Amino acid sequence: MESKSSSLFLGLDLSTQQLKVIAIDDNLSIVFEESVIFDKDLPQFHTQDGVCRHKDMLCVTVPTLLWVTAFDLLLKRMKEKGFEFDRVVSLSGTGQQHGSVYWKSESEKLLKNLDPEKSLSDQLKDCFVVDDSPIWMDSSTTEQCKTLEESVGGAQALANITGSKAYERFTGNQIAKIFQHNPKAYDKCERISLVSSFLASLCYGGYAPIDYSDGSGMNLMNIFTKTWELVCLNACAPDLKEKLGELVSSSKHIGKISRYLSQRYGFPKSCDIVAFTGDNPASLAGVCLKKTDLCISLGTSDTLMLWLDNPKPTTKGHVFVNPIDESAYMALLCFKNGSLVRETIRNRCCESSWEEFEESLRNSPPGNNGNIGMYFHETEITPFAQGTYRFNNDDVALQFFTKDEEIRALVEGQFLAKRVHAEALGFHITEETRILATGGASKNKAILQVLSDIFHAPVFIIHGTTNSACLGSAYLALYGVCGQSKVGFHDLFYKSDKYEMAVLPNVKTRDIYDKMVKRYKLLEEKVSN
Ligand code: XUL
Repeated sequence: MESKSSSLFLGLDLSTQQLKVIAIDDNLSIVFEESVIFDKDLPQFHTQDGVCRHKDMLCVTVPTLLWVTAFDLLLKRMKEKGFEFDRVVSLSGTGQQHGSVYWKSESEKLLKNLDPEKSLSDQLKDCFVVDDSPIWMDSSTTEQCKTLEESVGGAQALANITGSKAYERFTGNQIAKIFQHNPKAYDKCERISLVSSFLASLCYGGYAPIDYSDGSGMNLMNIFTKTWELVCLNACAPDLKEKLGELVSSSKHIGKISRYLSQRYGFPKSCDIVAFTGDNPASLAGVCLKKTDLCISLGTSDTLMLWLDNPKPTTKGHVFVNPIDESAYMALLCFKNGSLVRETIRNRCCESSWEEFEESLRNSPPGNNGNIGMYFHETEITPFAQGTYRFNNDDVALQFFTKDEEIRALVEGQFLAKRVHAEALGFHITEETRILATGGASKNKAILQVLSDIFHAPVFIIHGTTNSACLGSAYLALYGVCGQSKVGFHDLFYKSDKYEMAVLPNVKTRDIYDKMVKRYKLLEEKVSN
Protein backbone atom coordinates (compact mmCIF):
# COMPACT_ATOMS: atom_id res chain seq x y z
CA MET A 1 0.00 0.00 0.00
CA GLU A 2 1.57 3.22 -1.14
CA SER A 3 0.23 6.39 0.39
CA LYS A 4 1.94 9.16 2.30
CA SER A 5 -1.20 10.50 3.97
CA SER A 6 -2.43 8.65 7.01
CA SER A 7 -6.21 8.69 6.48
CA LEU A 8 -8.00 6.12 4.38
CA PHE A 9 -11.62 5.99 3.20
CA LEU A 10 -13.12 2.68 2.11
CA GLY A 11 -15.76 1.91 -0.49
CA LEU A 12 -17.29 -1.57 -0.73
CA ASP A 13 -19.30 -2.79 -3.72
CA LEU A 14 -21.51 -5.87 -3.51
CA SER A 15 -22.37 -6.23 -7.18
CA THR A 16 -23.81 -9.06 -9.25
CA GLN A 17 -20.61 -10.98 -9.91
CA GLN A 18 -18.20 -9.84 -7.22
CA LEU A 19 -17.57 -8.07 -3.92
CA LYS A 20 -14.97 -5.37 -4.24
CA VAL A 21 -13.20 -2.86 -2.03
CA ILE A 22 -11.36 0.34 -2.92
CA ALA A 23 -9.41 2.50 -0.45
CA ILE A 24 -8.65 6.13 -1.25
CA ASP A 25 -6.41 8.48 0.69
CA ASP A 26 -7.20 12.12 1.39
CA ASN A 27 -5.76 13.14 -1.98
CA LEU A 28 -8.49 10.94 -3.50
CA SER A 29 -5.89 8.55 -4.93
CA ILE A 30 -6.81 4.87 -5.06
CA VAL A 31 -4.24 3.12 -2.86
CA PHE A 32 -5.73 -0.35 -2.44
CA GLU A 33 -8.12 -2.66 -4.31
CA GLU A 34 -9.22 -6.24 -3.67
CA SER A 35 -12.12 -8.41 -4.76
CA VAL A 36 -13.87 -11.74 -4.42
CA ILE A 37 -15.38 -13.22 -7.59
CA PHE A 38 -18.38 -15.33 -6.64
CA ASP A 39 -18.29 -18.07 -9.31
CA LYS A 40 -14.52 -18.55 -9.05
CA ASP A 41 -13.83 -17.98 -5.36
CA LEU A 42 -16.98 -19.47 -3.82
CA PRO A 43 -17.87 -22.43 -6.09
CA GLN A 44 -19.71 -24.15 -3.23
CA PHE A 45 -22.69 -21.82 -3.90
CA HIS A 46 -23.02 -23.02 -7.53
CA THR A 47 -23.69 -19.60 -9.02
CA GLN A 48 -23.32 -18.75 -12.68
CA ASP A 49 -22.34 -15.12 -13.29
CA GLY A 50 -22.96 -14.59 -9.58
CA VAL A 51 -26.60 -15.69 -9.60
CA CYS A 52 -28.91 -18.71 -9.59
CA ARG A 53 -31.40 -18.75 -12.47
CA HIS A 54 -34.39 -20.93 -11.71
CA LYS A 55 -36.01 -23.33 -14.18
CA ASP A 56 -38.84 -20.96 -15.06
CA MET A 57 -36.19 -18.46 -16.29
CA LEU A 58 -38.10 -15.73 -14.48
CA CYS A 59 -36.89 -16.22 -10.88
CA VAL A 60 -33.32 -15.18 -10.22
CA THR A 61 -31.88 -15.35 -6.71
CA VAL A 62 -28.63 -15.47 -4.74
CA PRO A 63 -28.08 -17.45 -1.51
CA THR A 64 -27.85 -14.66 1.08
CA LEU A 65 -25.10 -16.59 2.85
CA LEU A 66 -22.90 -16.30 -0.25
CA TRP A 67 -22.71 -12.55 0.31
CA VAL A 68 -21.78 -13.02 3.99
CA THR A 69 -19.12 -15.61 3.09
CA ALA A 70 -17.75 -13.29 0.41
CA PHE A 71 -17.36 -10.53 3.00
CA ASP A 72 -15.45 -12.89 5.33
CA LEU A 73 -13.15 -13.80 2.45
CA LEU A 74 -12.62 -10.22 1.32
CA LEU A 75 -11.59 -9.14 4.83
CA LYS A 76 -9.30 -12.16 5.13
CA ARG A 77 -7.60 -11.29 1.84
CA MET A 78 -7.20 -7.66 2.90
CA LYS A 79 -5.53 -8.81 6.10
CA GLU A 80 -3.23 -11.21 4.25
CA LYS A 81 -2.18 -8.41 1.88
CA GLY A 82 -1.22 -6.23 4.83
CA PHE A 83 -4.06 -3.72 4.48
CA GLU A 84 -3.72 -1.15 7.25
CA PHE A 85 -7.18 -1.29 8.78
CA ASP A 86 -6.13 1.09 11.56
CA ARG A 87 -5.90 3.97 9.05
CA VAL A 88 -9.56 3.79 7.97
CA VAL A 89 -11.38 6.97 9.01
CA SER A 90 -14.72 6.07 7.46
CA LEU A 91 -16.33 3.57 5.14
CA SER A 92 -19.37 3.37 2.95
CA GLY A 93 -20.55 1.02 0.27
CA THR A 94 -22.90 0.13 -2.49
CA GLY A 95 -24.85 -2.86 -3.73
CA GLN A 96 -26.70 -4.11 -6.78
CA GLN A 97 -30.07 -2.38 -6.59
CA HIS A 98 -33.50 -3.86 -5.75
CA GLY A 99 -32.31 -7.19 -4.20
CA SER A 100 -33.56 -7.93 -0.69
CA VAL A 101 -32.56 -9.77 2.49
CA TYR A 102 -35.03 -11.10 5.10
CA TRP A 103 -33.69 -11.10 8.67
CA LYS A 104 -35.19 -13.47 11.25
CA SER A 105 -36.50 -11.99 14.55
CA GLU A 106 -33.74 -11.46 17.10
CA SER A 107 -31.00 -11.24 14.44
CA GLU A 108 -30.10 -7.72 15.44
CA LYS A 109 -29.10 -8.95 18.90
CA LEU A 110 -26.75 -11.39 17.24
CA LEU A 111 -25.31 -8.71 14.97
CA LYS A 112 -24.56 -6.59 18.01
CA ASN A 113 -22.85 -9.40 19.90
CA LEU A 114 -20.76 -11.14 17.27
CA ASP A 115 -17.81 -13.17 18.54
CA PRO A 116 -14.56 -11.85 16.98
CA GLU A 117 -13.05 -15.35 17.15
CA LYS A 118 -15.56 -16.70 14.61
CA SER A 119 -16.43 -15.88 11.01
CA LEU A 120 -19.57 -13.92 10.11
CA SER A 121 -20.91 -16.80 8.01
CA ASP A 122 -20.65 -19.24 10.94
CA GLN A 123 -22.54 -16.89 13.18
CA LEU A 124 -25.17 -15.54 10.76
CA LYS A 125 -26.03 -18.73 8.87
CA ASP A 126 -29.40 -19.16 10.58
CA CYS A 127 -30.40 -15.51 10.49
CA PHE A 128 -32.39 -15.41 7.28
CA VAL A 129 -36.03 -16.49 6.96
CA VAL A 130 -35.63 -16.62 3.19
CA ASP A 131 -32.38 -18.37 2.17
CA ASP A 132 -32.36 -17.08 -1.40
CA SER A 133 -32.49 -13.34 -1.91
CA PRO A 134 -34.41 -12.21 -4.99
CA ILE A 135 -32.25 -9.88 -7.09
CA TRP A 136 -32.59 -7.29 -9.86
CA MET A 137 -32.56 -9.91 -12.66
CA ASP A 138 -35.78 -11.47 -11.38
CA SER A 139 -38.85 -10.87 -13.54
CA SER A 140 -41.36 -13.15 -11.83
CA THR A 141 -43.68 -10.60 -10.18
CA THR A 142 -45.89 -9.34 -13.02
CA GLU A 143 -49.02 -10.20 -11.01
CA GLN A 144 -47.82 -8.25 -7.96
CA CYS A 145 -46.94 -5.29 -10.20
CA LYS A 146 -50.52 -5.15 -11.53
CA THR A 147 -51.96 -5.15 -8.00
CA LEU A 148 -49.64 -2.38 -6.87
CA GLU A 149 -50.45 -0.15 -9.84
CA GLU A 150 -54.19 -0.73 -9.38
CA SER A 151 -53.95 0.25 -5.71
CA VAL A 152 -52.89 3.80 -6.61
CA GLY A 153 -54.85 4.29 -9.84
CA GLY A 154 -52.53 2.98 -12.55
CA ALA A 155 -48.96 2.91 -13.82
CA GLN A 156 -48.56 6.68 -14.29
CA ALA A 157 -50.08 7.37 -10.86
CA LEU A 158 -47.52 5.03 -9.27
CA ALA A 159 -44.70 6.71 -11.23
CA ASN A 160 -45.92 10.12 -10.02
CA ILE A 161 -45.37 8.96 -6.44
CA THR A 162 -42.45 6.54 -6.52
CA GLY A 163 -40.59 7.70 -9.67
CA SER A 164 -41.31 4.49 -11.60
CA LYS A 165 -44.28 2.44 -12.75
CA ALA A 166 -44.27 -1.04 -11.19
CA TYR A 167 -41.27 -3.09 -12.29
CA GLU A 168 -40.86 -6.80 -11.62
CA ARG A 169 -37.45 -6.40 -10.00
CA PHE A 170 -38.44 -3.49 -7.72
CA THR A 171 -38.34 -4.58 -4.11
CA GLY A 172 -41.97 -3.87 -3.13
CA ASN A 173 -43.21 -6.36 -5.71
CA GLN A 174 -40.65 -8.94 -4.61
CA ILE A 175 -41.69 -8.49 -0.98
CA ALA A 176 -45.36 -8.92 -1.98
CA LYS A 177 -44.51 -12.20 -3.69
CA ILE A 178 -42.66 -13.51 -0.64
CA PHE A 179 -45.56 -12.54 1.61
CA GLN A 180 -48.05 -14.31 -0.68
CA HIS A 181 -46.01 -17.47 -1.32
CA ASN A 182 -44.37 -17.83 2.06
CA PRO A 183 -46.48 -15.99 4.68
CA LYS A 184 -44.86 -17.88 7.60
CA ALA A 185 -41.40 -16.69 6.60
CA TYR A 186 -42.70 -13.17 6.16
CA ASP A 187 -44.24 -13.31 9.62
CA LYS A 188 -40.95 -14.36 11.21
CA CYS A 189 -39.08 -11.61 9.42
CA GLU A 190 -38.11 -8.70 11.63
CA ARG A 191 -36.25 -6.52 9.10
CA ILE A 192 -35.96 -6.34 5.32
CA SER A 193 -32.71 -4.90 3.98
CA LEU A 194 -31.67 -3.94 0.47
CA VAL A 195 -28.36 -5.42 -0.70
CA SER A 196 -26.71 -2.09 0.14
CA SER A 197 -28.19 -1.69 3.62
CA PHE A 198 -27.53 -5.40 4.25
CA LEU A 199 -23.79 -4.97 3.70
CA ALA A 200 -23.94 -1.79 5.79
CA SER A 201 -25.55 -3.84 8.58
CA LEU A 202 -22.62 -6.28 8.53
CA CYS A 203 -20.23 -3.35 9.00
CA TYR A 204 -22.31 -1.53 11.57
CA GLY A 205 -23.25 -4.55 13.68
CA GLY A 206 -26.96 -3.74 13.72
CA TYR A 207 -29.68 -3.00 11.18
CA ALA A 208 -28.55 -0.16 8.93
CA PRO A 209 -31.11 2.19 7.38
CA ILE A 210 -32.05 2.31 3.68
CA ASP A 211 -30.94 5.50 1.91
CA TYR A 212 -33.18 7.71 -0.27
CA SER A 213 -31.50 6.84 -3.57
CA ASP A 214 -31.59 3.06 -3.25
CA GLY A 215 -35.00 3.40 -1.56
CA SER A 216 -36.23 4.96 -4.82
CA GLY A 217 -35.86 1.55 -6.50
CA MET A 218 -38.54 -0.18 -4.45
CA ASN A 219 -41.88 1.25 -5.71
CA LEU A 220 -42.54 2.00 -2.03
CA MET A 221 -41.01 5.42 -1.34
CA ASN A 222 -42.44 8.80 -2.25
CA ILE A 223 -39.50 10.39 -4.05
CA PHE A 224 -40.77 13.91 -3.34
CA THR A 225 -41.42 13.63 0.41
CA LYS A 226 -38.68 10.97 0.86
CA THR A 227 -40.95 8.94 3.13
CA TRP A 228 -42.57 5.51 2.81
CA GLU A 229 -45.86 5.73 0.90
CA LEU A 230 -48.45 3.96 3.03
CA VAL A 231 -50.81 3.00 0.18
CA CYS A 232 -47.93 1.24 -1.58
CA LEU A 233 -46.73 -0.49 1.59
CA ASN A 234 -50.23 -1.75 2.35
CA ALA A 235 -50.73 -2.99 -1.21
CA CYS A 236 -47.59 -5.15 -0.91
CA ALA A 237 -47.65 -6.68 2.58
CA PRO A 238 -48.77 -6.02 6.18
CA ASP A 239 -46.58 -4.31 8.82
CA LEU A 240 -44.10 -3.35 6.16
CA LYS A 241 -43.16 0.04 7.62
CA GLU A 242 -41.74 -1.56 10.78
CA LYS A 243 -39.86 -4.16 8.76
CA LEU A 244 -38.24 -1.55 6.51
CA GLY A 245 -37.05 0.85 9.21
CA GLU A 246 -36.13 4.48 8.64
CA LEU A 247 -34.97 6.19 5.45
CA VAL A 248 -31.88 8.40 5.49
CA SER A 249 -29.86 10.64 3.22
CA SER A 250 -27.26 8.84 1.07
CA SER A 251 -24.42 10.67 2.80
CA LYS A 252 -25.73 10.31 6.36
CA HIS A 253 -23.31 9.24 9.02
CA ILE A 254 -25.09 6.25 10.54
CA GLY A 255 -22.74 5.24 13.35
CA LYS A 256 -19.42 3.64 14.22
CA ILE A 257 -17.92 0.37 13.00
CA SER A 258 -19.00 -2.82 14.83
CA ARG A 259 -17.00 -4.06 17.79
CA TYR A 260 -16.60 -7.31 15.83
CA LEU A 261 -14.81 -5.72 12.85
CA SER A 262 -12.69 -3.53 15.03
CA GLN A 263 -11.53 -6.41 17.27
CA ARG A 264 -11.07 -9.01 14.54
CA TYR A 265 -9.37 -6.84 11.89
CA GLY A 266 -8.12 -3.74 13.69
CA PHE A 267 -10.40 -1.02 12.34
CA PRO A 268 -10.22 1.94 14.77
CA LYS A 269 -13.20 2.03 17.14
CA SER A 270 -13.82 5.58 15.90
CA CYS A 271 -14.22 4.46 12.25
CA ASP A 272 -17.42 6.06 10.92
CA ILE A 273 -19.97 4.41 8.71
CA VAL A 274 -21.80 6.43 6.08
CA ALA A 275 -25.08 5.12 4.62
CA PHE A 276 -24.63 2.61 1.79
CA THR A 277 -26.49 3.16 -1.50
CA GLY A 278 -27.32 1.42 -4.79
CA ASP A 279 -24.65 0.79 -7.42
CA ASN A 280 -26.11 3.20 -9.97
CA PRO A 281 -26.40 6.15 -7.56
CA ALA A 282 -22.88 5.36 -6.31
CA SER A 283 -21.65 5.35 -9.89
CA LEU A 284 -23.12 8.81 -10.41
CA ALA A 285 -21.06 9.93 -7.41
CA GLY A 286 -17.95 8.12 -8.70
CA VAL A 287 -17.99 9.94 -12.05
CA CYS A 288 -19.02 13.28 -10.40
CA LEU A 289 -21.84 13.60 -12.91
CA LYS A 290 -22.64 17.15 -14.04
CA LYS A 291 -25.95 18.41 -15.45
CA THR A 292 -24.78 18.27 -19.07
CA ASP A 293 -23.26 14.77 -18.81
CA LEU A 294 -24.68 11.43 -19.79
CA CYS A 295 -23.21 8.51 -17.85
CA ILE A 296 -23.29 5.09 -19.48
CA SER A 297 -22.19 2.18 -17.36
CA LEU A 298 -21.31 -0.98 -19.28
CA GLY A 299 -21.47 -3.77 -16.72
CA THR A 300 -23.53 -6.91 -16.08
CA SER A 301 -26.44 -4.60 -16.77
CA ASP A 302 -25.89 -1.54 -18.94
CA THR A 303 -27.31 1.59 -17.40
CA LEU A 304 -27.72 5.17 -18.48
CA MET A 305 -27.91 8.06 -16.03
CA LEU A 306 -28.81 11.73 -16.26
CA TRP A 307 -29.06 14.56 -13.74
CA LEU A 308 -32.59 15.96 -13.20
CA ASP A 309 -33.66 19.05 -11.25
CA ASN A 310 -37.40 18.99 -11.87
CA PRO A 311 -38.38 15.43 -12.63
CA LYS A 312 -41.62 14.49 -14.31
CA PRO A 313 -41.71 10.71 -13.95
CA THR A 314 -43.19 8.74 -16.83
CA THR A 315 -43.89 5.05 -17.33
CA LYS A 316 -40.53 4.65 -19.12
CA GLY A 317 -37.35 4.62 -17.04
CA HIS A 318 -36.88 5.55 -13.40
CA VAL A 319 -36.44 8.68 -11.32
CA PHE A 320 -34.34 8.29 -8.17
CA VAL A 321 -33.36 10.79 -5.49
CA ASN A 322 -29.88 12.07 -6.36
CA PRO A 323 -27.25 10.69 -3.95
CA ILE A 324 -24.99 13.75 -4.04
CA ASP A 325 -27.63 16.48 -3.91
CA GLU A 326 -30.75 15.53 -2.03
CA SER A 327 -32.80 18.33 -3.58
CA ALA A 328 -32.09 16.96 -7.06
CA TYR A 329 -32.89 13.72 -8.87
CA MET A 330 -31.37 11.33 -11.38
CA ALA A 331 -32.96 9.47 -14.27
CA LEU A 332 -31.96 5.87 -14.77
CA LEU A 333 -32.53 3.46 -17.62
CA CYS A 334 -31.51 -0.14 -17.09
CA PHE A 335 -30.76 -2.58 -19.92
CA LYS A 336 -30.54 -6.10 -18.52
CA ASN A 337 -28.71 -7.58 -21.53
CA GLY A 338 -25.33 -5.90 -21.17
CA SER A 339 -21.92 -7.53 -20.71
CA LEU A 340 -23.15 -11.11 -20.50
CA VAL A 341 -24.65 -10.89 -23.99
CA ARG A 342 -21.54 -9.19 -25.38
CA GLU A 343 -19.46 -12.01 -23.88
CA THR A 344 -21.77 -14.80 -25.10
CA ILE A 345 -21.70 -13.49 -28.68
CA ARG A 346 -17.95 -12.86 -28.49
CA ASN A 347 -17.48 -16.46 -27.35
CA ARG A 348 -19.71 -17.83 -30.09
CA CYS A 349 -18.36 -15.73 -32.98
CA CYS A 350 -14.83 -14.72 -31.98
CA GLU A 351 -13.39 -17.67 -30.07
CA SER A 352 -13.69 -15.72 -26.82
CA SER A 353 -11.29 -13.06 -28.04
CA TRP A 354 -11.90 -9.32 -27.63
CA GLU A 355 -9.19 -8.68 -30.26
CA GLU A 356 -11.18 -10.65 -32.81
CA PHE A 357 -14.37 -8.87 -31.68
CA GLU A 358 -12.71 -5.48 -32.27
CA GLU A 359 -11.38 -6.67 -35.62
CA SER A 360 -14.96 -7.45 -36.68
CA LEU A 361 -16.04 -3.95 -35.69
CA ARG A 362 -13.25 -2.52 -37.81
CA ASN A 363 -14.16 -4.76 -40.76
CA SER A 364 -17.80 -3.67 -40.87
CA PRO A 365 -18.98 -0.18 -41.86
CA PRO A 366 -20.82 2.18 -39.44
CA GLY A 367 -24.50 1.60 -40.14
CA ASN A 368 -23.82 -2.08 -40.93
CA ASN A 369 -25.26 -1.70 -44.45
CA GLY A 370 -28.66 -1.23 -42.86
CA ASN A 371 -28.62 -4.44 -40.80
CA ILE A 372 -30.06 -4.06 -37.30
CA GLY A 373 -30.01 -6.58 -34.43
CA MET A 374 -31.54 -6.92 -30.97
CA TYR A 375 -30.20 -9.53 -28.58
CA PHE A 376 -32.42 -9.95 -25.54
CA HIS A 377 -31.10 -13.26 -24.17
CA GLU A 378 -32.79 -12.54 -20.82
CA THR A 379 -36.20 -10.86 -20.63
CA GLU A 380 -35.15 -7.26 -21.24
CA ILE A 381 -36.27 -4.39 -19.02
CA THR A 382 -35.92 -1.58 -21.60
CA PRO A 383 -37.95 -2.55 -23.66
CA PHE A 384 -39.90 -5.43 -22.09
CA ALA A 385 -38.97 -8.08 -24.68
CA GLN A 386 -37.23 -11.43 -25.08
CA GLY A 387 -35.43 -13.14 -27.96
CA THR A 388 -32.99 -12.37 -30.79
CA TYR A 389 -34.11 -10.28 -33.75
CA ARG A 390 -32.21 -9.52 -36.95
CA PHE A 391 -33.44 -7.22 -39.72
CA ASN A 392 -31.94 -6.29 -43.08
CA ASN A 393 -31.98 -2.87 -44.73
CA ASP A 394 -35.62 -3.41 -45.80
CA ASP A 395 -36.72 -4.32 -42.25
CA VAL A 396 -37.15 -7.95 -43.30
CA ALA A 397 -36.49 -10.41 -40.47
CA LEU A 398 -33.44 -12.66 -40.98
CA GLN A 399 -32.22 -15.80 -39.22
CA PHE A 400 -28.50 -15.11 -39.48
CA PHE A 401 -25.90 -12.41 -40.06
CA THR A 402 -22.27 -12.95 -41.10
CA LYS A 403 -19.78 -12.82 -38.22
CA ASP A 404 -18.83 -9.16 -38.82
CA GLU A 405 -22.46 -8.13 -39.31
CA GLU A 406 -23.44 -9.92 -36.10
CA ILE A 407 -20.82 -8.16 -33.96
CA ARG A 408 -21.63 -4.73 -35.35
CA ALA A 409 -25.38 -5.35 -35.09
CA LEU A 410 -24.95 -6.28 -31.43
CA VAL A 411 -22.94 -3.19 -30.47
CA GLU A 412 -24.92 -0.77 -32.62
CA GLY A 413 -28.23 -2.26 -31.44
CA GLN A 414 -27.25 -1.80 -27.79
CA PHE A 415 -26.30 1.87 -28.28
CA LEU A 416 -29.16 2.74 -30.64
CA ALA A 417 -31.50 1.51 -27.89
CA LYS A 418 -29.75 3.79 -25.39
CA ARG A 419 -30.12 6.83 -27.62
CA VAL A 420 -33.79 6.07 -28.41
CA HIS A 421 -34.68 5.75 -24.73
CA ALA A 422 -32.53 8.68 -23.54
CA GLU A 423 -34.30 10.91 -26.08
CA ALA A 424 -37.66 9.57 -24.94
CA LEU A 425 -36.73 10.84 -21.45
CA GLY A 426 -36.22 14.33 -22.94
CA PHE A 427 -32.43 14.20 -23.31
CA HIS A 428 -30.96 16.33 -26.13
CA ILE A 429 -27.41 16.11 -27.36
CA THR A 430 -25.73 19.55 -27.33
CA GLU A 431 -22.22 20.90 -27.92
CA GLU A 432 -21.59 20.54 -24.20
CA THR A 433 -22.63 16.89 -23.95
CA ARG A 434 -19.98 14.57 -22.56
CA ILE A 435 -20.59 10.86 -22.35
CA LEU A 436 -18.90 9.37 -19.31
CA ALA A 437 -18.36 5.68 -19.88
CA THR A 438 -17.69 3.31 -17.01
CA GLY A 439 -17.94 -0.41 -16.22
CA GLY A 440 -15.83 -3.30 -17.59
CA ALA A 441 -16.57 -2.75 -21.30
CA SER A 442 -15.47 0.90 -21.12
CA LYS A 443 -11.91 -0.42 -21.52
CA ASN A 444 -12.72 -1.35 -25.11
CA LYS A 445 -12.10 1.60 -27.47
CA ALA A 446 -13.72 -0.03 -30.50
CA ILE A 447 -16.97 -0.36 -28.54
CA LEU A 448 -16.67 3.24 -27.29
CA GLN A 449 -16.20 4.50 -30.87
CA VAL A 450 -19.62 3.11 -31.82
CA LEU A 451 -21.11 4.74 -28.71
CA SER A 452 -19.54 8.09 -29.60
CA ASP A 453 -20.70 7.93 -33.24
CA ILE A 454 -24.28 7.01 -32.36
CA PHE A 455 -24.59 9.87 -29.85
CA HIS A 456 -22.37 12.35 -31.83
CA ALA A 457 -20.55 13.18 -28.63
CA PRO A 458 -17.07 12.67 -27.17
CA VAL A 459 -16.67 9.77 -24.77
CA PHE A 460 -14.60 10.12 -21.61
CA ILE A 461 -13.45 7.48 -19.16
CA ILE A 462 -12.33 7.92 -15.57
CA HIS A 463 -8.61 7.67 -14.87
CA GLY A 464 -7.50 4.66 -12.89
CA THR A 465 -10.69 2.61 -12.52
CA THR A 466 -13.61 1.21 -14.42
CA ASN A 467 -15.50 0.62 -11.18
CA SER A 468 -17.11 3.99 -10.59
CA ALA A 469 -19.67 2.56 -8.14
CA CYS A 470 -17.01 1.37 -5.71
CA LEU A 471 -15.03 4.60 -6.10
CA GLY A 472 -18.21 6.63 -5.62
CA SER A 473 -18.91 4.91 -2.34
CA ALA A 474 -15.36 5.69 -1.14
CA TYR A 475 -16.10 9.35 -2.03
CA LEU A 476 -19.37 9.17 -0.11
CA ALA A 477 -17.48 7.72 2.89
CA LEU A 478 -15.31 10.84 2.89
CA TYR A 479 -18.14 13.24 2.05
CA GLY A 480 -20.36 11.86 4.82
CA VAL A 481 -17.86 12.71 7.52
CA CYS A 482 -15.93 15.71 6.18
CA GLY A 483 -17.81 17.45 3.45
CA GLN A 484 -21.47 18.12 3.34
CA SER A 485 -21.99 20.95 5.79
CA LYS A 486 -19.17 23.09 4.36
CA VAL A 487 -18.99 22.40 0.62
CA GLY A 488 -20.90 20.69 -2.15
CA PHE A 489 -19.92 17.29 -3.53
CA HIS A 490 -18.46 18.70 -6.77
CA ASP A 491 -16.31 21.21 -4.85
CA LEU A 492 -14.64 18.33 -3.11
CA PHE A 493 -14.42 15.67 -5.80
CA TYR A 494 -14.64 17.27 -9.27
CA LYS A 495 -11.21 17.45 -10.89
CA SER A 496 -10.94 17.91 -14.62
CA ASP A 497 -7.83 15.70 -14.86
CA LYS A 498 -9.94 12.81 -13.60
CA TYR A 499 -11.41 12.39 -17.10
CA GLU A 500 -9.57 10.97 -20.04
CA MET A 501 -10.91 11.61 -23.53
CA ALA A 502 -11.27 8.13 -25.02
CA VAL A 503 -12.79 8.76 -28.45
CA LEU A 504 -14.27 11.55 -30.60
CA PRO A 505 -17.27 11.07 -32.88
CA ASN A 506 -16.65 10.55 -36.57
CA VAL A 507 -18.68 13.33 -38.26
CA LYS A 508 -19.22 11.21 -41.37
CA THR A 509 -21.46 8.82 -39.44
CA ARG A 510 -23.91 11.45 -38.20
CA ASP A 511 -26.56 11.12 -40.92
CA ILE A 512 -26.30 7.35 -41.02
CA TYR A 513 -27.11 7.05 -37.34
CA ASP A 514 -29.76 9.79 -37.22
CA LYS A 515 -31.73 7.76 -39.77
CA MET A 516 -30.96 4.45 -38.12
CA VAL A 517 -32.22 5.63 -34.72
CA LYS A 518 -35.66 6.25 -36.25
CA ARG A 519 -35.74 2.79 -37.84
CA TYR A 520 -34.51 1.13 -34.66
CA LYS A 521 -37.28 2.78 -32.66
CA LEU A 522 -40.00 1.40 -34.94
CA LEU A 523 -38.47 -2.07 -35.06
CA GLU A 524 -38.12 -2.15 -31.29
CA GLU A 525 -41.80 -1.25 -30.90
CA LYS A 526 -42.62 -4.22 -33.15
CA VAL A 527 -40.76 -6.77 -31.01
CA SER A 528 -41.68 -5.53 -27.52
CA ASN A 529 -44.76 -6.33 -25.51
C1 XUL B 1 -30.88 -0.88 -11.95
C2 XUL B 1 -30.64 -2.33 -12.00
C3 XUL B 1 -29.24 -2.83 -12.15
C4 XUL B 1 -28.71 -3.29 -10.80
C5 XUL B 1 -27.46 -4.15 -10.93
O1 XUL B 1 -32.21 -0.53 -11.87
O2 XUL B 1 -31.52 -3.13 -11.89
O3 XUL B 1 -28.41 -1.89 -12.74
O4 XUL B 1 -28.50 -2.20 -9.96
O5 XUL B 1 -26.35 -3.50 -11.26
